[in-house]
Amino acid sequence: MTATALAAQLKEDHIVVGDWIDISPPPQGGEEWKIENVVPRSSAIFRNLPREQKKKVIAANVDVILIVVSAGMPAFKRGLIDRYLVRSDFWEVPAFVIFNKMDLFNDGDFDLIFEAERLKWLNARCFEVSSESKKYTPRYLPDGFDELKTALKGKTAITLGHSGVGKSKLITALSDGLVNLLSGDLGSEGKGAHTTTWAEVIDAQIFTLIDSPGVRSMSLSDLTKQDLLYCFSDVNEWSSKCQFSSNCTHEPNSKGCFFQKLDPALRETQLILSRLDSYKRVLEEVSELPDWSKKS
Ligand SMILES: Nc1nc2c(ncn2[C@@H]2O[C@H](COP(=O)(O)OP(=O)(O)OP(=O)(O)O)[C@@H](O)[C@H]2O)c(=O)[nH]1
Ligand SMILES: [Mg+2]
Ligand SMILES: [Zn+2]
Repeated sequence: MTATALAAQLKEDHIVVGDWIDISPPPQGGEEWKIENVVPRSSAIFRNLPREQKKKVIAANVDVILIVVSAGMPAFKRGLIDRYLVRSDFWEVPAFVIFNKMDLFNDGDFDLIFEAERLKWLNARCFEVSSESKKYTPRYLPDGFDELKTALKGKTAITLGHSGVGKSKLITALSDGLVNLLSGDLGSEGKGAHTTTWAEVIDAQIFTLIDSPGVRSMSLSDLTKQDLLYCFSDVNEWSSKCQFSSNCTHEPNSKGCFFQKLDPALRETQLILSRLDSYKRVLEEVSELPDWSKKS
């Protein structure tokens, strides 16, 4: 696809962080280089702007999304991972989930093995690290810091994750100190301070990183219900097994519902119900605006 065709498709004609361009040198005596062409994008990180009926591209040519979560402070939240995974599916860019701050993790804080099993099911590779100490060896998962470094070789990545989970610290650690990103202090409530405030491309030698505050807003209200069915294809498939599928909300009191007939003692049931729970939460948000207003 040509850049023009892509731009037309995206209803978006400006260049974003991560774009590659062809430029021509200034004529003799001149100083201005000219942008000739935007190289067709292999991927785009974007949001729909329902009101303006267009897509807002935030970054281009991203190979992998690093979903960074904290296993210490701020506290781990599974729902957040599922929300970021919706974006990963929507953008068609694979995701890695990085359990950071593992030096602060205590057995019983949450079931890390279960979370990893669940993410394996969702095709997201998991890593167990401490950006504070590169020597930290994984205790629960097969992959740690060294495996993450290897997996990132030659790739362009973008980090997603709440303020304070350690994104900047992780990048600094992965780059062997070549890049030293500002890390923020956690406030008294253990929340971050949105230290990173501008979009930039960082060359960490082994990989390239796009650090963008533009992907912060995690509202999913720009997606349609149809988009959600695509991003929650697993939930969609289970729902179709419910004998009342067309008008069942799969609530705990729905007698005879597929989800309610599952054995609650099984880990598989817990996985299925946790996905149903995430789906319902996101659906609520997506339903705030009617679908017809989101077509772009
Ligand atoms: N103990 C421990 N602390 C960490 C770890 N990673 C990061 N931190 C600390 O957590 C705080 C927040 O880290 P940042 O790297 O600034 O977090 P961020 O995700 O970039 O935050 P924003 O830029 O605000 O989005 C800092 O005080 C870090 O030193 C870790 O693995 N273990
Ligand atoms: Mg940061
Ligand atoms: Zn049902």
